Amino acid sequence: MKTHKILLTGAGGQIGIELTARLREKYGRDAVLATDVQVSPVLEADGPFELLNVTDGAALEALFARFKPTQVYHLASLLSATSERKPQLAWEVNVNGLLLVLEACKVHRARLFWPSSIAVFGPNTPRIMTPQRTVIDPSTIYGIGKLTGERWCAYYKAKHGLDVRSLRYPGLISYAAFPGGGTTDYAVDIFFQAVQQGTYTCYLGPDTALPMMYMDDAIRGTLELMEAPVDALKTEEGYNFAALSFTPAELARAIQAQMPGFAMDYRLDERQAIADSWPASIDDREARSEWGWKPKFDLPAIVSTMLEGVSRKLAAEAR
Ligand code: AKB
Repeated sequence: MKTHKILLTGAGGQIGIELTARLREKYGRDAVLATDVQVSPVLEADGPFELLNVTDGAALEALFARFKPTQVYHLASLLSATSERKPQLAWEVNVNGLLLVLEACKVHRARLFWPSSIAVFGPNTPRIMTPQRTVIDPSTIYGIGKLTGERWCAYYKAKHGLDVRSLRYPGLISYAAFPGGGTTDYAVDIFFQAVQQGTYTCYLGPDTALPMMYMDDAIRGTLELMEAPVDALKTEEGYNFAALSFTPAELARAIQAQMPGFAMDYRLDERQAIADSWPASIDDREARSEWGWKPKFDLPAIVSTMLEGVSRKLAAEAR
């Protein structure tokens, strides 16, 4: 059996915390090196952890030479709302950081996973059941970076034979770690506020439908893609990757069904314009047919899992 050595960047983020735990369960703690630009007590407690700034090419190359990863999950990234506030930093981390990682993976022959996003689409993209290949004209700096990143990944695959795989993640919902700086974050915040206060003020309007997914599905899909035989994968860009879509009003009603006193009001901010430029729902037939993708969590299951998980987490923090 092939021995895996797995490196994660940005492992302290919303996806990284749960993906690192799952990879350590699967391959053993010492086979998985988690890195982040900030210290993470959770990751340090469970296995090898190092500080790494992905824009530091020399540090990245030294780490690759020492650890010799066979697989890399390059998750370090600024999300959409933060990227709009800090466009130069977003480009530096999200695009230039990716170029350094692509080059290191080429030199060390490591398989690479890199997260793209529904943000790759733009205001002229068909919004309902957005197909894999269509008008792609992102209007946010985050989306422009994702489109550029997808093209760089395709270039390294074609020119250098690099095995690089990518998913266009929708909004991800989980309670283990906060997303921070995204446009879809409301779908996480709402559960913490519901449990703590019984109310939530939403920064997106009631009818703003966006594609979403529960984190367990996202982690399972990511691992399934990384384990798929290379010959099965015919799509060169990030795969459309979908589970369900809902609006803030629909999410509030689903929470009320399980927590009758919950109330929501609205105060829109600059994230509304970002959401308006993104798809409302995604057609992911390539992911389903090429490597068998199928989500499990529907809205009632997400709501009950989140309400229970958030309550447990807050109770544990209060002890
Ligand atoms: C964000 O809202 O920025 C992210 C994303 C959809 O990529 N969750």
